[in-house]
Amino acid sequence: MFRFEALFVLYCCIITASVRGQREFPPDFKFGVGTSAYQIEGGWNEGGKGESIWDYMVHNYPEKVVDGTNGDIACDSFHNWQRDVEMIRELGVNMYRFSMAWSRIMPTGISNHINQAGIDYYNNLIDELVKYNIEPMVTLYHWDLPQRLQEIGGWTNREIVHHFREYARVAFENFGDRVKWWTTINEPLQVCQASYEFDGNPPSADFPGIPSYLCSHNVLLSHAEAVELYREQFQQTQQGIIGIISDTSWAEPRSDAVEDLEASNLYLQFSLGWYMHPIFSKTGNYPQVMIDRVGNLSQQQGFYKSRLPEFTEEEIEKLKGSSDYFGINSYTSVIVYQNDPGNSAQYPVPSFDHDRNTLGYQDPSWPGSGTGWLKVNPKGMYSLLTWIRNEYDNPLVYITENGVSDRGGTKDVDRINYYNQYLNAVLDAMEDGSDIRGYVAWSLMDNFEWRSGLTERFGLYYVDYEDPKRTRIAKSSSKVYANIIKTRMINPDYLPEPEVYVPGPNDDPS
Ligand code: PNW
Repeated sequence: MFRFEALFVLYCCIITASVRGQREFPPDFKFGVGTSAYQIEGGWNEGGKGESIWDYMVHNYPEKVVDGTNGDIACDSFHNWQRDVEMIRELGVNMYRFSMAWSRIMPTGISNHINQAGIDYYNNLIDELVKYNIEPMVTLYHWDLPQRLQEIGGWTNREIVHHFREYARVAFENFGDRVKWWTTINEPLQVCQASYEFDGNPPSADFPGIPSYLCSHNVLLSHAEAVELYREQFQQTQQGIIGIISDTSWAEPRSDAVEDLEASNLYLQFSLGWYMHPIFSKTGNYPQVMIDRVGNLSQQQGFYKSRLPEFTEEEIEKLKGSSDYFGINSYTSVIVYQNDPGNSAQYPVPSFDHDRNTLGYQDPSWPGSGTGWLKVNPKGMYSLLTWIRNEYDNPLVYITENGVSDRGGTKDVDRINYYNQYLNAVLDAMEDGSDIRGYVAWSLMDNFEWRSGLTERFGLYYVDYEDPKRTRIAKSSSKVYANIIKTRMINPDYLPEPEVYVPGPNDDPS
């Protein structure tokens, strides 16, 4: 009898272990945590910093941010960077992904004035990270263009390619001895589409169909120039890697019907493919489906040439292979299908949306505790990673952003479930052969969530915005993430208490 029971217990343990998915992340798989300059630094005009397009927008059009807040102080990391590194150490991550504010290093964006106080700020942060064996993973551009450059057209002016290259040079020269990991540009889709197609990120152009293609073209060329510069003049001595990070939601086809599968492909080619196809495919050019669609529609619309600019042969050669890794940011999924021409949901003509011509919605059963667009669908992460493996011949992938927001509280059960489930989906894709080398959680701490202001909290650490010191508190999720990193495993039953309990609107009162 006793032996039967013992066997039964053993059997149950085995079943539970496999159901729980007790799989390990390989020893060389890297974990990190991310932030960006405008979202955390504050000190918007301190230490010689110039004005960025975000400074300009929030000061001149405060109504554009839902709660009227801005990033003037944010988490005040301009003064609190040592505390930030302390938190990073507590998490036990291998790397810290942060961005540099171009206007802190070059106040106008142009290389005739380099601001030593800005260089000193990043030097201090980098030294502190390196001291504790944390790899700095630096993004050169995370949305905060120097305002002076915007005044001459920003990313739609071809001249920016030269200015970005000079900015990159200053960064490589000053920090490349310690920074072994560079990202040129974070999420060109948000940089261009959300800035030019509609009233999203500054300059909020609301000018559909033309400048977002121009912007993207110059973003890609700027990226390629910076990479060429690094490879020719720095990589050999500094021994780092350099690449680009793109974002997309997963596009789940509405059904298995051919038109829906096509809609999914269209959606992904017009988001991820727009930027990654020129870099990771053998053609060195935009996806053919974009060239064809935008070209044909432009012709029908009476344009004398395609609204999608063309690369020269030389540019194609420069773009091809110009990223040492495939950086992907993804948070959610959308279910897509094709818009039929008689549909009342018409898009402006011309526009990016009209060129792509898909419609989408989210499954009401997908949970979401914070922002409207971010619904939880871990299977979508698996599908996206699988799509990338098939589409780009299994590139070396780093997931450079993934996470979820809420509206407050430190016992953040929803965030814990999100990380557990999404990391499980990452393991599923790796088991199928995807070459995924690392994962960066967004975000180290609550921060200024762009046009959502301070209403959306993405942090593993809670930030008290009422406190002038911007005190940080470890949420439950920070301990869960630290445990995953330490054990290399996901334990879905681990629900630690936060450092200090702060109630959240989703907390179960019982
Ligand atoms: C990213 N989408 O942007 C940014 O890189 C971060 O700065 C930001 O805080 C984070 O996501 C959370 O919003 C995205 O709609 C915003 O798919 C929206 C989408 C994707 C990325």
